[in-house]
Amino acid sequence: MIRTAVEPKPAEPAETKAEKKAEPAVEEPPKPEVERAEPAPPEPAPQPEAKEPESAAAEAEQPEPTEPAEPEAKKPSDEDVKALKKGLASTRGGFIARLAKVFGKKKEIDPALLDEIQEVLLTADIGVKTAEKILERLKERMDRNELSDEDRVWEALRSEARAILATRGRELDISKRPSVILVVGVNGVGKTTTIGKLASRYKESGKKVILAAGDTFRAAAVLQLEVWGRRVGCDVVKGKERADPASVIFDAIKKAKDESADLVIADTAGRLHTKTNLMEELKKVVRTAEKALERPVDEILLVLDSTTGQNAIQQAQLFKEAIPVSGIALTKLDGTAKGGVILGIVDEHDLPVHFVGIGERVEDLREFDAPTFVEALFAKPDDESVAA
Ligand SMILES: Nc1nc2c(ncn2[C@@H]2O[C@H](COP(=O)(O)OP(=O)(O)OP(=O)(O)O)[C@@H](O)[C@H]2O)c(=O)[nH]1
Ligand SMILES: [Mg+2]
Repeated sequence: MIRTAVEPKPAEPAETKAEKKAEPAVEEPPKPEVERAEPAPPEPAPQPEAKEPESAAAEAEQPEPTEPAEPEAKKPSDEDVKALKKGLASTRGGFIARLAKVFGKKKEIDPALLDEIQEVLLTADIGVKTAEKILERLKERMDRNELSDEDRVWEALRSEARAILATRGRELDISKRPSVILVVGVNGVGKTTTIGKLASRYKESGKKVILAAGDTFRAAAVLQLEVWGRRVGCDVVKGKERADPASVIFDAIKKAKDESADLVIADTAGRLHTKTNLMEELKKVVRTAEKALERPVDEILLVLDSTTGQNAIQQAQLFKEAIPVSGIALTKLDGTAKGGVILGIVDEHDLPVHFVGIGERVEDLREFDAPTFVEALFAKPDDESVAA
């Protein structure tokens, strides 16, 4: 039996916190906003005035420019870079600061310097394969005499990181009605919080969103989602305690179809991945959602907790083997020095990162943009141009 929950406000589930973790930051007013780095509006076309005499004659024959100039390709905005730098402070204080130290004591750019960089990268939670790949490319650049000074080495590192992260760039495809985002991940990684933040974002952009409380194993999990539903202003479809998660998600999709909703975001349970039945259950959830939808699920978003470092790379492997994961949300970058793991995840699994979490507030879930991220992560510690 499925109930729809936008009901009279029940008491806030304070016990949720005691049980394991913080509930959504209900004390804050909803601040849903879409933190996109919009390209700056195009500059107005220059007025044809004060011309040099010789060019004035030539241009007099030209028609009046009516179209504004093409906006430039999107560049990381200083504001986004600053916010990310702040969120990535621990990681920057970790391996980025250590890289800076390597340069600090050595002025010569020689193979010995590469050895030191290697040592830093190999212990930076990037993952051994990816660290070695980056090193290999740096060596090639050194052999071509492209690394003449420290700044060029930094730029080479940025360029390798961008190459890893950007080639997998793909927008989340939620253009169909209803679209379904199935959110998966082991417990405590930030699935429910991420769902709340996403619901807020999409609701704000004008979409009708329905949440599916597919984590039916803990009553508190359903309550946590309901708090978000109330806060954001969207319906939450839930089942009885211990209900079959697949049936809850089936009903949510059906409701979305009946009500012409734009988007279903489905929560799932996240018991330890070592219990194989979690994966079996997820497979069933995917099959059932496809049946309700009569086509494949639009997005299967795997939430990974960056504080778990290289463990996150292994988790991605297990989920990928079971279900067609389509992209990643990497959470808790604000609380860890292990943010370099993003490179290993993307490089080893060839999955796009769609969102990164740099805090618990709604606006701390940021749309991932590789150039901005790389600019923030690899900014030299003394680089004032993007100082936080
Ligand atoms: N600092 C920080 N905390 C986060 C972030 N994302 C989530 N959290 C916190 O992580 C904790 C766990 O988040 P949940 O959303 O409950 O995790 P979950 O994956 O749904 O957990 P289960 O339901 O047990 O599987 C909460 O206290 C969140 O506030 C983030 O980007 N930064
Ligand atoms: Mg949860």
